[in-house]
Amino acid sequence: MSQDAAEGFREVYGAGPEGVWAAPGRVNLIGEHTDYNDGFVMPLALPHTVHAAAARRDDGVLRLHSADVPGAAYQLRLDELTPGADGGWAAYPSGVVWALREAGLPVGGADVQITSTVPTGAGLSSSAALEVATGLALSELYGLGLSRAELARLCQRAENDFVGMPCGIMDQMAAACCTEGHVLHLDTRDLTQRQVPFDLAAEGLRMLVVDTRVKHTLADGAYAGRRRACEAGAAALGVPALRDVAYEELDASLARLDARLDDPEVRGCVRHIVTENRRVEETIALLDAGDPRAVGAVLTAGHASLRDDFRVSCAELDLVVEEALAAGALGARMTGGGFGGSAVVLAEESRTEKIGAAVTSAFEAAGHLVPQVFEAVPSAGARRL
Ligand code: GAF
Repeated sequence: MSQDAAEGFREVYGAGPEGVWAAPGRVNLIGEHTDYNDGFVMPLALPHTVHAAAARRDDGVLRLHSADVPGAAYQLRLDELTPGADGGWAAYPSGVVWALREAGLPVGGADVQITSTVPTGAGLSSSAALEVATGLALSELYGLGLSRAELARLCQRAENDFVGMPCGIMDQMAAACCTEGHVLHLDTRDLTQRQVPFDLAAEGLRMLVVDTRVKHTLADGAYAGRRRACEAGAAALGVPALRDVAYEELDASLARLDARLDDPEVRGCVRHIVTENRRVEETIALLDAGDPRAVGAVLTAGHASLRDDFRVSCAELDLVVEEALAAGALGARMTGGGFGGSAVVLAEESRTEKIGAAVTSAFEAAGHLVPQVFEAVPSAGARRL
């Protein structure tokens, strides 16, 4: 596919690129909606990637073209980049250039050709992959010397302030920092990270991704609304972020927390974030102890929390979890922002076929779209090809 990006570049711009850069989509094992609460997340990179073939220009012009969008390249002058202007898909790479310039970095014009195998609107972080592939290309072409964490922060700024989606840092950090064969344990407060070996095949296990093909639109109000409810919860509890809510004996302290929160929506959001951070800790402890099978129950508990307390699931995601468990999965949960998108399923290798078939026929019976089922193989983060 890198060849495709380079060939596409030649066709669109009439000369070869200076290089091709790649950044992956991701699934999140556990730690959902915790990233804008200064909490913990555990994403892994997918083999699905965005490729950006790029070359510098010295006339202050940015040209962007995607193999998925027929027609001429999107073109504008760098000094015309304006947050909030509707550029469709091109708002993401344009926003990265804007964020680099806002940070005072000496980035000039560029021609960029994009190809992608990351499904869009599937909760697999195609936007962050697009941002990070473009950002890494420009960082290297212009010798900006950005660390991976700095690159991720600037890509997040592009999405927050240029595109207008108030996301946390998980997806950009996953695209920038994940490594093959590992899950990334990330503290989103200070970006401390640990690469945790995640070789399910060696244990006779598999992780499936089920894309329900219900397109989620995170830029709409629901994600922002959950974020506001979390901030209201932190304010009501007098902590800087929900990550700081202390709990010793979880059940007892949850009841105490509930009593301090009047708004039922805020109460549910707080409950989810507090218990979800605990589930990340449990998952890490189980993986460190060499007991990946026990992670299944933690995933399923995470789904119940996202469905009942945080309320970001939907009928199709609930059906995946229900059917996968009935067909013998060790655990399953929705992954990503929710309101559609994908679920992950942890299972014995010998069960995966049966689980995929059970989910697919349940979707057919319910009149839903045919889901896409594939294996999550922990893959490499952003790189030059
Ligand atoms: C989306 C956001 F972009 C992430 O920052 C994160 O909040 C996630 O939803 C939910 O965990 O992918």
